[in-house]
Amino acid sequence: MTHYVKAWILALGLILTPAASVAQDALPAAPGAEAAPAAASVDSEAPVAEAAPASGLDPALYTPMKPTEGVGMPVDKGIDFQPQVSATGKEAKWINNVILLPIMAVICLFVLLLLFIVMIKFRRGANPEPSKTTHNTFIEIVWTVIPVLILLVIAVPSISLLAKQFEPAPEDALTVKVTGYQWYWGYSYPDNGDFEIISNMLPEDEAKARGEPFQLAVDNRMVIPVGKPVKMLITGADVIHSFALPAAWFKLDAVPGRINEKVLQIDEVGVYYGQCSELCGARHGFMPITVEVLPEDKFNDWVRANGGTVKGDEATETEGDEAAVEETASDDTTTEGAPADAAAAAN
Ligand SMILES: [Cu+2]
Repeated sequence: MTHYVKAWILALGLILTPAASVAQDALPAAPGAEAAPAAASVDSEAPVAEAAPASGLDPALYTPMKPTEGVGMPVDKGIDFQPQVSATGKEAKWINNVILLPIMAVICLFVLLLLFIVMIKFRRGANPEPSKTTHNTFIEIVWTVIPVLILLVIAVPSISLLAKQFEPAPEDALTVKVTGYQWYWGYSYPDNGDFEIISNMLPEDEAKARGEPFQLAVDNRMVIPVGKPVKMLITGADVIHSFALPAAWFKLDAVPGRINEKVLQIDEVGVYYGQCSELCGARHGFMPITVEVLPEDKFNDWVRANGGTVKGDEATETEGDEAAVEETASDDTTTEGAPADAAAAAN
Protein backbone atom coordinates (compact mmCIF):
# COMPACT_ATOMS: atom_id res chain seq x y z
CA MET A 1 0.00 0.00 0.00
CA THR A 2 2.72 2.45 0.96
CA HIS A 3 4.45 1.63 -2.35
CA TYR A 4 1.43 2.94 -4.16
CA VAL A 5 1.43 6.16 -2.16
CA LYS A 6 5.17 6.65 -2.76
CA ALA A 7 4.79 5.97 -6.46
CA TRP A 8 2.00 8.47 -6.77
CA ILE A 9 3.90 11.16 -4.90
CA LEU A 10 6.96 10.56 -7.08
CA ALA A 11 4.93 10.61 -10.29
CA LEU A 12 3.14 13.78 -9.27
CA GLY A 13 6.44 15.38 -8.41
CA LEU A 14 7.90 14.44 -11.79
CA ILE A 15 4.85 15.76 -13.62
CA LEU A 16 4.69 19.03 -11.73
CA THR A 17 8.36 20.00 -11.68
CA PRO A 18 8.79 20.73 -15.41
CA ALA A 19 5.38 22.38 -15.50
CA ALA A 20 6.38 24.75 -12.76
CA SER A 21 9.57 25.71 -14.51
CA VAL A 22 7.73 26.27 -17.79
CA ALA A 23 5.21 28.45 -16.00
CA GLN A 24 8.10 30.53 -14.66
CA ASP A 25 9.47 30.93 -18.18
CA ALA A 26 6.12 32.07 -19.45
CA LEU A 27 5.94 35.04 -17.09
CA PRO A 28 5.80 38.39 -18.84
CA ALA A 29 9.08 39.63 -20.18
CA ALA A 30 10.20 43.15 -19.47
CA PRO A 31 7.97 45.61 -21.35
CA GLY A 32 10.85 46.66 -23.58
CA ALA A 33 11.41 43.17 -24.95
CA GLU A 34 8.13 42.72 -26.74
CA ALA A 35 7.95 45.36 -29.40
CA ALA A 36 10.29 43.88 -31.99
CA PRO A 37 8.27 41.30 -33.97
CA ALA A 38 5.04 43.17 -34.39
CA ALA A 39 6.16 46.76 -34.68
CA ALA A 40 8.10 45.92 -37.80
CA SER A 41 5.02 45.14 -39.85
CA VAL A 42 3.76 48.65 -40.60
CA ASP A 43 6.08 51.07 -42.39
CA SER A 44 8.25 51.69 -39.34
CA GLU A 45 11.49 53.13 -40.62
CA ALA A 46 12.95 53.78 -37.17
CA PRO A 47 10.82 52.72 -34.20
CA VAL A 48 13.22 54.41 -31.80
CA ALA A 49 13.07 57.81 -33.49
CA GLU A 50 11.32 59.83 -30.82
CA ALA A 51 12.23 63.34 -31.94
CA ALA A 52 8.88 63.59 -33.69
CA PRO A 53 6.36 61.67 -31.64
CA ALA A 54 4.70 60.47 -34.84
CA SER A 55 4.75 56.73 -35.37
CA GLY A 56 6.92 56.95 -38.46
CA LEU A 57 4.16 58.64 -40.44
CA ASP A 58 4.47 61.80 -42.52
CA PRO A 59 4.12 64.61 -39.94
CA ALA A 60 2.54 66.86 -42.59
CA LEU A 61 -0.39 64.46 -42.69
CA TYR A 62 -0.59 63.14 -39.14
CA THR A 63 0.82 63.81 -35.69
CA PRO A 64 -0.57 61.85 -32.75
CA MET A 65 -2.96 63.92 -30.67
CA LYS A 66 -2.20 64.55 -26.99
CA PRO A 67 -4.76 62.94 -24.68
CA THR A 68 -6.84 65.13 -22.34
CA GLU A 69 -6.10 64.41 -18.69
CA GLY A 70 -8.97 62.48 -17.13
CA VAL A 71 -10.80 61.86 -20.41
CA GLY A 72 -10.74 58.42 -21.97
CA MET A 73 -8.51 57.10 -19.21
CA PRO A 74 -8.85 56.01 -15.59
CA VAL A 75 -8.24 58.62 -12.88
CA ASP A 76 -6.71 58.26 -9.43
CA LYS A 77 -9.23 57.14 -6.79
CA GLY A 78 -11.97 57.22 -9.42
CA ILE A 79 -15.16 55.36 -8.53
CA ASP A 80 -17.44 56.50 -11.34
CA PHE A 81 -17.59 55.47 -14.97
CA GLN A 82 -15.43 57.44 -17.38
CA PRO A 83 -17.03 60.45 -19.10
CA GLN A 84 -18.96 58.95 -22.00
CA VAL A 85 -18.35 59.99 -25.60
CA SER A 86 -20.83 57.79 -27.45
CA ALA A 87 -24.65 57.98 -27.54
CA THR A 88 -25.12 54.51 -26.08
CA GLY A 89 -22.50 55.26 -23.43
CA LYS A 90 -24.30 58.43 -22.38
CA GLU A 91 -27.59 56.57 -22.19
CA ALA A 92 -26.06 53.70 -20.22
CA LYS A 93 -24.44 56.06 -17.75
CA TRP A 94 -27.72 57.93 -17.42
CA ILE A 95 -29.56 54.67 -16.65
CA ASN A 96 -26.98 53.90 -13.99
CA ASN A 97 -27.02 57.33 -12.37
CA VAL A 98 -30.70 58.23 -12.68
CA ILE A 99 -32.45 54.86 -12.43
CA LEU A 100 -30.26 52.17 -10.89
CA LEU A 101 -28.35 54.06 -8.20
CA PRO A 102 -31.41 55.87 -6.74
CA ILE A 103 -33.46 52.64 -6.71
CA MET A 104 -30.63 50.78 -4.99
CA ALA A 105 -30.15 53.56 -2.46
CA VAL A 106 -33.85 53.80 -1.62
CA ILE A 107 -34.21 50.02 -1.23
CA CYS A 108 -31.12 49.81 1.00
CA LEU A 109 -32.32 52.65 3.22
CA PHE A 110 -35.83 51.20 3.40
CA VAL A 111 -34.59 47.75 4.44
CA LEU A 112 -32.24 49.33 6.97
CA LEU A 113 -35.13 51.33 8.40
CA LEU A 114 -37.28 48.17 8.71
CA LEU A 115 -34.42 46.43 10.50
CA PHE A 116 -34.09 49.25 12.99
CA ILE A 117 -37.85 49.30 13.62
CA VAL A 118 -37.84 45.56 14.27
CA MET A 119 -34.81 45.76 16.53
CA ILE A 120 -36.17 48.59 18.63
CA LYS A 121 -39.96 48.21 18.67
CA PHE A 122 -40.13 44.44 18.72
CA ARG A 123 -37.17 43.64 20.97
CA ARG A 124 -37.92 41.25 23.86
CA GLY A 125 -37.89 44.01 26.45
CA ALA A 126 -40.47 46.19 24.68
CA ASN A 127 -42.55 43.39 23.20
CA PRO A 128 -42.50 40.30 25.48
CA GLU A 129 -45.58 38.72 23.87
CA PRO A 130 -44.79 38.25 20.14
CA SER A 131 -47.56 38.34 17.53
CA LYS A 132 -48.72 34.96 16.18
CA THR A 133 -49.76 36.38 12.78
CA THR A 134 -48.70 34.16 9.85
CA HIS A 135 -50.55 35.57 6.84
CA ASN A 136 -51.58 38.99 5.70
CA THR A 137 -53.05 39.10 2.21
CA PHE A 138 -52.68 42.84 1.76
CA ILE A 139 -48.98 42.90 2.67
CA GLU A 140 -48.29 39.86 0.50
CA ILE A 141 -49.85 41.55 -2.52
CA VAL A 142 -47.91 44.75 -1.83
CA TRP A 143 -44.53 43.04 -1.53
CA THR A 144 -45.13 41.13 -4.74
CA VAL A 145 -46.49 43.95 -6.88
CA ILE A 146 -44.00 46.66 -5.87
CA PRO A 147 -40.87 44.65 -6.76
CA VAL A 148 -42.48 43.70 -10.09
CA LEU A 149 -43.06 47.38 -10.83
CA ILE A 150 -39.47 48.22 -9.85
CA LEU A 151 -38.16 45.52 -12.21
CA LEU A 152 -40.34 46.88 -15.01
CA VAL A 153 -38.97 50.39 -14.47
CA ILE A 154 -35.46 48.94 -14.83
CA ALA A 155 -36.22 46.53 -17.67
CA VAL A 156 -37.80 48.93 -20.15
CA PRO A 157 -34.86 51.34 -20.60
CA SER A 158 -32.21 48.65 -20.23
CA ILE A 159 -33.67 46.34 -22.88
CA SER A 160 -34.04 49.24 -25.29
CA LEU A 161 -30.41 50.19 -24.62
CA LEU A 162 -29.32 46.61 -25.28
CA ALA A 163 -31.16 46.65 -28.59
CA LYS A 164 -29.51 49.95 -29.57
CA GLN A 165 -26.05 48.62 -28.73
CA PHE A 166 -26.43 45.77 -31.18
CA GLU A 167 -28.25 47.56 -33.98
CA PRO A 168 -26.67 46.60 -37.33
CA ALA A 169 -24.36 49.13 -38.93
CA PRO A 170 -25.83 51.48 -41.58
CA GLU A 171 -24.80 51.04 -45.23
CA ASP A 172 -22.35 53.95 -45.23
CA ALA A 173 -20.51 52.89 -42.07
CA LEU A 174 -16.74 52.72 -42.14
CA THR A 175 -15.50 49.18 -41.56
CA VAL A 176 -12.57 48.47 -39.24
CA LYS A 177 -11.46 44.91 -38.67
CA VAL A 178 -9.91 44.38 -35.24
CA THR A 179 -7.76 41.32 -34.62
CA GLY A 180 -6.50 40.34 -31.20
CA TYR A 181 -3.08 38.69 -31.23
CA GLN A 182 -0.97 37.33 -28.37
CA TRP A 183 -0.30 40.07 -27.26
CA TYR A 184 -1.07 43.08 -29.38
CA TRP A 185 -3.84 44.42 -31.60
CA GLY A 186 -4.18 44.73 -35.35
CA TYR A 187 -6.55 47.16 -37.04
CA SER A 188 -7.23 46.85 -40.75
CA TYR A 189 -9.22 49.21 -42.93
CA PRO A 190 -10.84 47.27 -45.80
CA ASP A 191 -12.69 50.38 -47.07
CA ASN A 192 -9.41 52.27 -47.40
CA GLY A 193 -7.18 49.89 -49.28
CA ASP A 194 -7.04 47.25 -46.52
CA PHE A 195 -3.85 48.40 -44.81
CA GLU A 196 -3.26 47.03 -41.31
CA ILE A 197 -2.04 48.90 -38.27
CA ILE A 198 -0.14 46.85 -35.70
CA SER A 199 -0.49 48.29 -32.23
CA ASN A 200 1.97 47.50 -29.44
CA MET A 201 2.21 48.90 -25.93
CA LEU A 202 4.78 51.69 -25.50
CA PRO A 203 7.59 51.16 -22.99
CA GLU A 204 7.37 53.37 -19.92
CA ASP A 205 9.97 55.98 -20.90
CA GLU A 206 8.46 56.48 -24.34
CA ALA A 207 4.92 56.76 -22.99
CA LYS A 208 6.10 59.40 -20.49
CA ALA A 209 7.99 61.25 -23.23
CA ARG A 210 4.79 61.46 -25.25
CA GLY A 211 2.73 62.58 -22.24
CA GLU A 212 0.61 59.46 -22.29
CA PRO A 213 -0.36 57.02 -19.52
CA PHE A 214 1.98 54.04 -19.33
CA GLN A 215 0.38 50.64 -20.01
CA LEU A 216 -2.39 52.35 -21.95
CA ALA A 217 -0.35 54.12 -24.62
CA VAL A 218 0.53 52.32 -27.85
CA ASP A 219 2.91 52.97 -30.73
CA ASN A 220 0.31 52.90 -33.53
CA ARG A 221 -3.22 53.93 -32.67
CA MET A 222 -6.51 52.90 -34.11
CA VAL A 223 -7.87 56.06 -35.75
CA ILE A 224 -11.52 56.66 -36.67
CA PRO A 225 -13.56 59.66 -37.85
CA VAL A 226 -15.68 61.58 -35.35
CA GLY A 227 -19.48 61.25 -35.29
CA LYS A 228 -19.59 58.49 -37.88
CA PRO A 229 -20.70 54.93 -37.26
CA VAL A 230 -17.81 52.49 -37.48
CA LYS A 231 -18.63 48.87 -38.17
CA MET A 232 -16.24 47.00 -35.93
CA LEU A 233 -15.52 43.45 -37.05
CA ILE A 234 -13.71 41.81 -34.17
CA THR A 235 -11.87 38.51 -34.19
CA GLY A 236 -8.99 36.73 -32.49
CA ALA A 237 -5.97 35.21 -34.20
CA ASP A 238 -4.89 32.77 -31.50
CA VAL A 239 -6.93 32.82 -28.29
CA ILE A 240 -9.96 34.77 -27.07
CA HIS A 241 -9.25 38.46 -26.43
CA SER A 242 -11.74 41.22 -25.80
CA PHE A 243 -11.76 44.71 -27.26
CA ALA A 244 -12.90 47.13 -24.57
CA LEU A 245 -13.10 50.91 -24.61
CA PRO A 246 -14.72 52.20 -21.38
CA ALA A 247 -15.24 55.80 -22.56
CA ALA A 248 -17.46 54.53 -25.38
CA TRP A 249 -19.18 51.84 -23.30
CA PHE A 250 -17.84 49.38 -25.84
CA LYS A 251 -16.72 45.82 -25.19
CA LEU A 252 -16.82 42.84 -27.50
CA ASP A 253 -14.98 39.52 -27.43
CA ALA A 254 -12.40 38.67 -30.09
CA VAL A 255 -12.93 34.97 -30.72
CA PRO A 256 -10.76 32.92 -33.12
CA GLY A 257 -12.72 31.56 -36.09
CA ARG A 258 -15.57 33.95 -35.56
CA ILE A 259 -16.28 37.58 -36.41
CA ASN A 260 -18.23 39.62 -33.88
CA GLU A 261 -19.78 42.83 -35.06
CA LYS A 262 -20.81 45.97 -33.25
CA VAL A 263 -21.09 49.64 -34.12
CA LEU A 264 -18.70 52.09 -32.49
CA GLN A 265 -19.60 55.74 -32.86
CA ILE A 266 -17.70 58.37 -30.91
CA ASP A 267 -19.05 61.90 -31.03
CA GLU A 268 -16.13 63.80 -29.57
CA VAL A 269 -12.65 64.30 -31.00
CA GLY A 270 -10.01 62.93 -28.65
CA VAL A 271 -7.83 60.06 -27.50
CA TYR A 272 -9.44 57.21 -25.61
CA TYR A 273 -7.77 54.26 -23.95
CA GLY A 274 -8.90 50.72 -23.39
CA GLN A 275 -7.51 47.29 -22.63
CA CYS A 276 -7.85 43.69 -23.61
CA SER A 277 -10.54 42.42 -21.26
CA GLU A 278 -10.33 38.67 -21.65
CA LEU A 279 -7.58 36.77 -19.85
CA CYS A 280 -5.52 35.74 -22.87
CA GLY A 281 -2.15 34.65 -21.57
CA ALA A 282 1.04 35.84 -19.94
CA ARG A 283 1.05 39.36 -21.40
CA HIS A 284 -2.71 39.91 -21.27
CA GLY A 285 -2.19 43.02 -19.17
CA PHE A 286 0.20 44.51 -21.73
CA MET A 287 -1.94 44.81 -24.85
CA PRO A 288 -3.71 48.14 -24.36
CA ILE A 289 -5.95 49.87 -26.88
CA THR A 290 -5.66 53.49 -27.96
CA VAL A 291 -8.36 54.96 -30.17
CA GLU A 292 -7.86 58.41 -31.65
CA VAL A 293 -10.99 60.13 -32.97
CA LEU A 294 -10.38 62.79 -35.61
CA PRO A 295 -12.46 65.06 -37.86
CA GLU A 296 -13.10 63.35 -41.17
CA ASP A 297 -10.51 65.32 -43.21
CA LYS A 298 -7.80 64.64 -40.63
CA PHE A 299 -8.81 60.98 -40.60
CA ASN A 300 -8.45 60.90 -44.39
CA ASP A 301 -4.98 62.41 -44.07
CA TRP A 302 -4.07 59.69 -41.59
CA VAL A 303 -5.29 57.07 -44.08
CA ARG A 304 -3.12 58.64 -46.80
CA ALA A 305 -0.13 58.75 -44.44
CA ASN A 306 -0.51 55.00 -44.00
CA GLY A 307 -0.60 54.44 -47.76
CA GLY A 308 -4.33 53.78 -47.75
CA THR A 309 -6.91 55.02 -50.22
CA VAL A 310 -9.62 57.59 -49.54
CA LYS A 311 -12.97 57.45 -51.33
CA GLY A 312 -13.27 60.37 -53.75
CA ASP A 313 -9.52 60.89 -54.16
CA GLU A 314 -9.58 59.45 -57.70
CA ALA A 315 -12.51 61.72 -58.60
CA THR A 316 -10.73 64.92 -57.58
CA GLU A 317 -7.60 63.81 -59.39
CA THR A 318 -9.34 63.26 -62.73
CA GLU A 319 -11.07 66.64 -62.62
CA GLY A 320 -7.76 68.36 -61.94
CA ASP A 321 -5.76 69.28 -65.09
CA GLU A 322 -2.34 68.32 -66.47
CA ALA A 323 -0.65 68.18 -63.05
CA ALA A 324 -3.01 65.40 -62.10
CA VAL A 325 -2.15 63.47 -65.24
CA GLU A 326 1.55 63.59 -64.38
CA GLU A 327 0.76 62.39 -60.93
CA THR A 328 -1.29 59.41 -62.00
CA ALA A 329 1.67 58.29 -64.08
CA SER A 330 3.77 57.87 -60.96
CA ASP A 331 0.82 56.94 -58.82
CA ASP A 332 0.85 53.20 -59.35
CA THR A 333 4.15 52.71 -57.58
CA THR A 334 3.38 54.70 -54.46
CA THR A 335 0.02 55.72 -53.11
CA GLU A 336 1.38 57.68 -50.23
CA GLY A 337 2.31 61.32 -49.73
CA ALA A 338 1.37 62.58 -53.20
CA PRO A 339 2.15 66.32 -53.47
CA ALA A 340 -1.54 67.06 -54.03
CA ASP A 341 -2.37 65.45 -50.71
CA ALA A 342 0.28 67.46 -48.91
CA ALA A 343 -1.08 70.63 -50.43
CA ALA A 344 -4.59 69.68 -49.43
CA ALA A 345 -3.41 69.09 -45.90
CA ALA A 346 -1.73 72.48 -45.77
CA ASN A 347 -4.95 74.30 -46.71
CU1 LIG B 1 -5.78 39.71 -25.05
